[in-house]
Amino acid sequence: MDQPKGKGIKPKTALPEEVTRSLQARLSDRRLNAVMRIQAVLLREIDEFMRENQVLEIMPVIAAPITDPLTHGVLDAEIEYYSQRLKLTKSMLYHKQLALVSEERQAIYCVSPNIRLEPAESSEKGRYLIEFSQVDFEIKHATMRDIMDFMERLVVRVFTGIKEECRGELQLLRRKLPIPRRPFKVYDSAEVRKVYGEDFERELSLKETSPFWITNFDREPYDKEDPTHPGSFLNYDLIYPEGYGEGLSGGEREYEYHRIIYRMDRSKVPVAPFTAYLELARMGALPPTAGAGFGVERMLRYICGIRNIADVCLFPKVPGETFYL
Ligand code: ASN
Repeated sequence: MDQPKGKGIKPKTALPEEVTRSLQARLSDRRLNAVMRIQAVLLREIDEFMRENQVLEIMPVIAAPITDPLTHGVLDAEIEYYSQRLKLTKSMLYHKQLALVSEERQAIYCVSPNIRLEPAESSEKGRYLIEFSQVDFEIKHATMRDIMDFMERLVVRVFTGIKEECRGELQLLRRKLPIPRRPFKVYDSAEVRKVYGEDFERELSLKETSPFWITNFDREPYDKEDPTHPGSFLNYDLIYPEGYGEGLSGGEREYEYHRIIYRMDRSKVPVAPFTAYLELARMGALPPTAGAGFGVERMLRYICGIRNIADVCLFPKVPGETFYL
């Protein structure tokens, strides 16, 4: 009989054997397998929760002329297509607002792949990936308190579901997952900065034993400035305790043309790529909305009690590392 084609061929490979072995070890790791089963339940619980709350799932945008500008030093990943520059999605912030232009859509969400080229030097170890997924949602006419309540209910629901369904997996990971009590604590960033200094998020995360909120950050131009208290912002982060840190950010949004322009200008965001979005805003097409996005891997990492985010991923992309798969 003829030998099957390809048998006996040894391709020349430049990969050291220990690299291949460590890749194999990751792909067949029992703990990671438990994490993947927990992830599947996590995604299903989120999906069910969204459906029960009439939040419509939309498909992700991967590449577009506009994406979240993220003013904290993340580099843009861009591709060129027939002389058009497309940015890979850093978050679906603007597309979420646009998806709610229709009078018939009240609330939407997306499990959205994001690319953020975080500089390796400044990325705290164990917390960052340059490719990750976030559950990004937006609700028409919602206030910041509405979104915080919604998220608290989601967290309790998802954690409870996982605790019930993934007993064996949590045991294997030696994780006693506490179910948080609602309402979660709320801190104002201006207040905690006075007590803990610039590192307030980390300090509080180390001190607290249950997820909590920090509100009022002066950062992205799309988060709404409080009209009754200029200089205060109607936004919020959900922080996991035990030092796990930030897991969600969100806010009420600027949706009026003059406010959007003013805030973009103040943040030095180049407006040219945003022309179509801005024209829609000028027509008054954007409704008032609020929303948030939370990282799937970060939530999973906290649920599983695993410090290094790479250890909850099949194909982790850690800033600065060499990627093989
Ligand atoms: N998705 C977040 C939000 O809705 C923004 C972000 O990820 N930077 O506010």
